Amino acid sequence: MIQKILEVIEAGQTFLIAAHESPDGDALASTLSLTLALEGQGKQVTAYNCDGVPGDYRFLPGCDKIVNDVAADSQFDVAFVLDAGELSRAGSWIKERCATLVNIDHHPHSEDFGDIYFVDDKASATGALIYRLIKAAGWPISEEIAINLYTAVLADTGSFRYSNADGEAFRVAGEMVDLGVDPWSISSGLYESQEEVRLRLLALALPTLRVAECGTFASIAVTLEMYEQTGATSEHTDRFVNYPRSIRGVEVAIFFRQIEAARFKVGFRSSGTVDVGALARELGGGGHHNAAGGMVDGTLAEAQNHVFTKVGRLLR
Ligand SMILES: [Mn+2]
Repeated sequence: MIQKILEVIEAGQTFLIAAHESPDGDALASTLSLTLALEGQGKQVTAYNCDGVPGDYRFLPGCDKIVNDVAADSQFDVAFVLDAGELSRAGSWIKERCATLVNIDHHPHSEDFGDIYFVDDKASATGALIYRLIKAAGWPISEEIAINLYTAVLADTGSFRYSNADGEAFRVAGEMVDLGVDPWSISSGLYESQEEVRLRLLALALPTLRVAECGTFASIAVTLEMYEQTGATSEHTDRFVNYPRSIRGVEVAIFFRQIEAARFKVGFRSSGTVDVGALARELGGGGHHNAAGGMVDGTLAEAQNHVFTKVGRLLR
């Protein structure tokens, strides 16, 4: 598969590289490491994300290259869609704008789109697959590429804490450190450069903590009023769900995020055994084993009661 990808890279001149909407560290850093690597080979590359680059990731080298709009008449020899799970999460239009479409991903059940399908659901991060590609090609890894590859693996393994932190994840990280990456500058860039409003929002969200009587699931919530009080936005709620998840005994963490007067987005995280994808589908949503979500109508109390009843029944 890698050989086929290298052949289309060799033959192509214009490239589009995209990843999923609401991009995370892996999506952005994979986009940037491949962009920088191809530019190093003299290729013309457009890096794209429909949501641009969220503030937390502005430290990534090359992030200014990512555009959130592509001219309607532009055509590319090759388009890469990274870390997307489904093409529509990156942009369904991409298929029509390229001669060859390449899907590089590590999501289980990644949609089978594209002319080339390079999906390894055992890989810790899409960044690890970009690493394999760069190594197979024998391209040099600049410090800028190294920072992106390190960040991709760091972000998707929860700083090497999740069970997907496999040997390859540590080997990629180790090699990037040997190449000059400073782990502290990246972890401080990712986790200790937050805007004050995010912490003020968290301070309002934490008192909404609700733990089920059985102790196996818990939630916190963010309301529109909290945004108003703090000046924060939904962009600042990233990783809030980790707080209820961090309680001993909690297997399913739930995050309620108000999006309209009587409507909440509900995000689920599982610490392993419970399939929250199935749980979310019960509630009319979707997702994967460890992360999923859906929508619930009503006041916060109504939404909480509805979801708690459902989750309680499923966990029993
Ligand atoms: Mn990923």
